[in-house]
Amino acid sequence: PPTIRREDYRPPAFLVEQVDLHIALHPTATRVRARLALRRNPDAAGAAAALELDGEALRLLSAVLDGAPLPEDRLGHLPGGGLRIEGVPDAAVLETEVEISPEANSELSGLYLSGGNYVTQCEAEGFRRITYFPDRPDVMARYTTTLEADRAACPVLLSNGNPDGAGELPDGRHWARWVDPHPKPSYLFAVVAGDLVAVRDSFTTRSGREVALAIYVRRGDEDACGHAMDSLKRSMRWDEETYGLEYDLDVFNIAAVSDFNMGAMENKGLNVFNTKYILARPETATDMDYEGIETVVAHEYFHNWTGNRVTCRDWFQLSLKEGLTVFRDQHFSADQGSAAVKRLADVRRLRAAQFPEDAGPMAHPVRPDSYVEINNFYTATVYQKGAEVVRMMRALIGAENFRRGMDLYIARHDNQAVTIEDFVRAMQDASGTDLSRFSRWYAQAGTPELRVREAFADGRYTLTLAQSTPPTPGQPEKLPVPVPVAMGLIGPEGAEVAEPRLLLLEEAEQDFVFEGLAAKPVPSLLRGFSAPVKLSGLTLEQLGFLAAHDTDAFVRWESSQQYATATMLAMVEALRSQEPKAERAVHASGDAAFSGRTLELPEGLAAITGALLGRALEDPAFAAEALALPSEEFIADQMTIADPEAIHAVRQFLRGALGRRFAARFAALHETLADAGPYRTDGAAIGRRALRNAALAYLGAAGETGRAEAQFAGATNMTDSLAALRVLVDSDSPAREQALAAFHARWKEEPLVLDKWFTLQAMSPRTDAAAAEALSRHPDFDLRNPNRVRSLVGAFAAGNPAAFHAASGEGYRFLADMVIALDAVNTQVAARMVSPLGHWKRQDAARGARMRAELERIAARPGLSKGTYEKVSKSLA
Ligand code: DPP
Ligand code: ZN
Repeated sequence: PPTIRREDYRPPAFLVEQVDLHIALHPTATRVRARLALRRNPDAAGAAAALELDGEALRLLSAVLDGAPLPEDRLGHLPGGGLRIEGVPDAAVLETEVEISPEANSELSGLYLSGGNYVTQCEAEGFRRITYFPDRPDVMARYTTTLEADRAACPVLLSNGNPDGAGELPDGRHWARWVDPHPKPSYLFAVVAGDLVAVRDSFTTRSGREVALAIYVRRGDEDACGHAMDSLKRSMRWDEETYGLEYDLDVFNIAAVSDFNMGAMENKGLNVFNTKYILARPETATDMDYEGIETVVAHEYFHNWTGNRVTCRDWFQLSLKEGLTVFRDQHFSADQGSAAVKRLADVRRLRAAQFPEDAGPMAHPVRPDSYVEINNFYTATVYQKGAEVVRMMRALIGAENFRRGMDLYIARHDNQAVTIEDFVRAMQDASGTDLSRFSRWYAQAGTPELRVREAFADGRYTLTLAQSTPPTPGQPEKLPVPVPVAMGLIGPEGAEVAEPRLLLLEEAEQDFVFEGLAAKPVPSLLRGFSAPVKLSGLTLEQLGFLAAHDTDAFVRWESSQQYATATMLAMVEALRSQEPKAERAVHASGDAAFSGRTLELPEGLAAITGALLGRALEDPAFAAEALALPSEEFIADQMTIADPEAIHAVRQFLRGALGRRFAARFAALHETLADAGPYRTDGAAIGRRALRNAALAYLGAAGETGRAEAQFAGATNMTDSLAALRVLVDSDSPAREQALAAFHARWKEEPLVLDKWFTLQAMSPRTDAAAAEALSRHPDFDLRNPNRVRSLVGAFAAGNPAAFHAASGEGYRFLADMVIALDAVNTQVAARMVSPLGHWKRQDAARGARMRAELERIAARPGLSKGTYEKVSKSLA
């Protein structure tokens, strides 16, 4: 399959001014009539260039140009299914009619059926599966959409924009027309039709316009939309207050569907959501689900300006809208509760998903240079690192200049399809700061590594920061990037001894000098995680000191995590060097793991934990974050060659040992923090539950499962129920099987809860590849439902490292089997699942060979999709 390159970008030969669609819905034979008002693009070279229309899986019934049918011999066929028409006048009207089968569409791209309802997904390249069209974001057109369907099967007919009439048709059919006054790229087109019910509300914009809000869900789910609706209204208000951005249509509709490749989609005026990010009741959704809903609803809403009104010129610019919009949703969520805790969670996620990507075979810049399948580039790098880059820019130019830059960006580019350079230029012009060097953050892949050195003499403290970025595929040499380092100095008594500052490290190495200090301070660096880099060079002692004393919550958390990381790595090394491999046997419970050898709880780590526990009630949410040991995956990422067994053994041992050491305090926390009064999902209530359940987990790791059993039996909300079930599932308690069965029996009709049932098991150290494989044969498992696939296959491969990396290779084989099966059903989801196999260089030779063998087995499949092919071939390179 061909590689698409950013440098090959050419403007389209034709623009589309107006699109009029008529869609007669039918499960197997939907008819789509499209009338395109075309105009030759004055900005495109080659006045005679042909009209090129993308098309995929379409059956062409007719094509008429300016009233005259186009004969077969005027239609050139493009690879992939598109059409090429020569000799089109500078202004022309093209009318086509095609037939498509929503029922046959298991890709969930284009028009498909979910639970009997029609739904579309067009980003990135799904519109071409609905009609022939120049399906690229730099073609922005105005759309009218007329939908026609059976009234009984599809009482609800929705599309983009504002409603513009509806009526009856013969034979029990009806129609509805929608007009979208705003020009938009085709990836924002949407249709939803079916038997859905609306939960309604309204929002008055600050200029006094009334917007009708509706969330469409399956009958019976009306009571589960309150949190999403509330999140939507708060998002709308926040964007007005923070950026002066107001909503621009009379209606804002959301539809929630069970079968969806992504989390949600920002289609103009008609967002389509995965039910996972809409539906929430206390009994069925966890606190994390509530937080996810708030974030995703906000994210999609914010796209209305950053993405929809100002869109991307081409898909290489994806982070223009995604990085910026993630930055905006993070900022919004931080404003809703504890900003510090939100930041920790965002950083944890960045490290869990983006740092490994930057270190692996798919490493790419925030603005990629090439791709085979664009769907493979909806990545943590484009999204999360892209958000970090925007965040750094704001730190560098200041909040006020950033806001001015946003105003300028939107004023200049409203209704345009633009590039990341256009965004940076607006920020540069608004702030008067030269950002040309800063733009390297968009162009260079890889996570920069900062090293700290210090010198102290005569009251003068010199902090030396050095940076380097490791090579990534296609980018052997890296330049220094400007790194904003928010910092302070902490004196021996724990007080700040210098004004907190933002240092800018621009060169490969720089000294920063602080005068007039009474004693050598400890540097508190990267406060608030001011740059997405790795930092090293502080001693264990300094980390312990910062964990206890820093005034910055982020650095306190970070230092305790780094302390734990260093400790765990040392323990892993000790196990590796002292035990002959053949004798190893990891007990699933993690106790005294390696053939008779007993691990010991390091007193330094115990002291940090004790101190955290002593202050835990001051900020329960923070304490819950800080008490969690770094994940096995994170520890593996710090090693040149990982050792999944040893890492697992060490982490399990520490959880048990800490649980035993502090059993009384964990038990006390678990009691003190019991929910009093009604269930609430504000930050304080969520924080209390998080800390309480962290305590429960430590007790469970120490073998005390009685509390979990009681909590499971009595829980009235999903957070507590699931936390208790997790303890039981990870234990050898006799209550384990019974609890799993009870949970299944209670929730078998709730797909989102059943996903959790699969995930808990998939991620449990007690689930090996054979057990995961058995779950894939469970009657409730369904390859056609992306949530279900992620809940089992994704969770196992990414969240159960000990089982996935079992020395037998069975974990790898299971994943490869699933990828192969999925590639015939849903290529986007299949390609995503490949990633864990790509990190074979981090495993020992035997595991690496097994991982490669599985990648090769996938690669050898005839008819492999280009997306899966790209991931597999890059992983093997
Ligand atoms: N729906 C996805 C998102 O909002 C892609 N645009 O990030
Ligand atoms: Zn987005």
